[in-house]
Amino acid sequence: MIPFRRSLICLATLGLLTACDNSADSSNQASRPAPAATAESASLADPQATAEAEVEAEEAIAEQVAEGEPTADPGTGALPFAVTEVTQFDAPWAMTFLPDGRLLVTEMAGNLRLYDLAKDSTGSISGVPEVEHVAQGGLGDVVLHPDYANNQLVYLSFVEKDDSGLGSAVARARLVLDENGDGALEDLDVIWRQTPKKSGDGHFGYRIAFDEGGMLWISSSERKEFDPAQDLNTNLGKIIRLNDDGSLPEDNPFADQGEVAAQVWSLGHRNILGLAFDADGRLWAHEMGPKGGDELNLIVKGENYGYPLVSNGNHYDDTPIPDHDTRPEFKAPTITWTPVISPAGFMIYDGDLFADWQGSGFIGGMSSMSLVRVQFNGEEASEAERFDMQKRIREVEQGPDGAIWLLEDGTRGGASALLKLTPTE
Ligand SMILES: [Ca+2]
Ligand SMILES: [Ca+2]
Repeated sequence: MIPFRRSLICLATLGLLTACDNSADSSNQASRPAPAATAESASLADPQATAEAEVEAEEAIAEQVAEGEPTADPGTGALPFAVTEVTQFDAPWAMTFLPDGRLLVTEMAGNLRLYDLAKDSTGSISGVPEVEHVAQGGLGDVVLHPDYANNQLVYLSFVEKDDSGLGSAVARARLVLDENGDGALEDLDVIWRQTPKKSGDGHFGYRIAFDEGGMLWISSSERKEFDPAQDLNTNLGKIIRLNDDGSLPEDNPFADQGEVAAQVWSLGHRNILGLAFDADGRLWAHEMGPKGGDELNLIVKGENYGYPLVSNGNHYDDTPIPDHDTRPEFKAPTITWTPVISPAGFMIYDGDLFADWQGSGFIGGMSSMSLVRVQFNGEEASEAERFDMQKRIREVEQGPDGAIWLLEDGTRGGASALLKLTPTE
């Protein structure tokens, strides 16, 4: 009797968590009109509207569950690794390891933390730019310059606000560490901005990556505005490629079509929360689909990935979006997921600790509360395994010793776990 009741409770809890999920990353879209209606979304600066949209989204998902529609399968419960909860952060979003083994962690409210694994102590980095903390954004990614050991440059993405609305921005600064386990950002310079700003509080994207050649890559999501993803007069719904100081490279595919277009490497994207380069230098990006149709894409210079004209998902109000195979002129995803996994965070593994997984990609799953392992074969990719983490996974990183590190999603606020995965013998 007791085990049965417990399983019922677990099911109910899982259902509730699943229902809650879309409130963070896909939710406002639940009540989102079809693309023709590009009215500014009611929300973001307005907590009341945000709360209402979240409730609506939760109800929509609850209805789907009640109707027996498939929800994301969290995968196997038998984990081939040990999971250690190392510490907690307040609504964390991203992390990166310093060469000395300490960990920089962003918290959405605008705090940059420095976690010392050896001492189990958390310090603070001052000088973070003022961020606007809204439903899906605030302080975002943190990435080191490839030559950090010599120049101490770090790159941060964040949401900024002006009279015209909200937008992603990327800043770089010199990280100066002190002897107390704290530090400061100096000579901070905002080197890139989304344009134009929009009123909505979602789909900032703002993942940052460097390639082997030292070029800076930024995912710029479409702010739930749909059509800008196809418009080269805006940098929304694009993958951006810049020199490391934010200046424009001369060899971008639309370099001769104006200053905004000149930033663009690829277009037709929705909400990209993960960028990673494989060992051969190919750029892979995953993308949250609308209702269905999450994607893993191989990013190719000048390609159009088709959103919002095509998607293997549909709009949240069930307005169909033609599938990718109806429009071969748009580059189709290498993997699509329906039901969605809600991908966030992305790392391609090259460590020794999990030797069998060298070359595999690891993607955090939010609604799926999973860690997804993707196997690559040149330009092909497929999902190899899905691990049930029982937490919404926001961020994935490889540690200096080859352990896999995860951050639990913090978009709903509160303490979220830093997890370390190590092999079980
Ligand atoms: Ca990271
Ligand atoms: Ca479709």
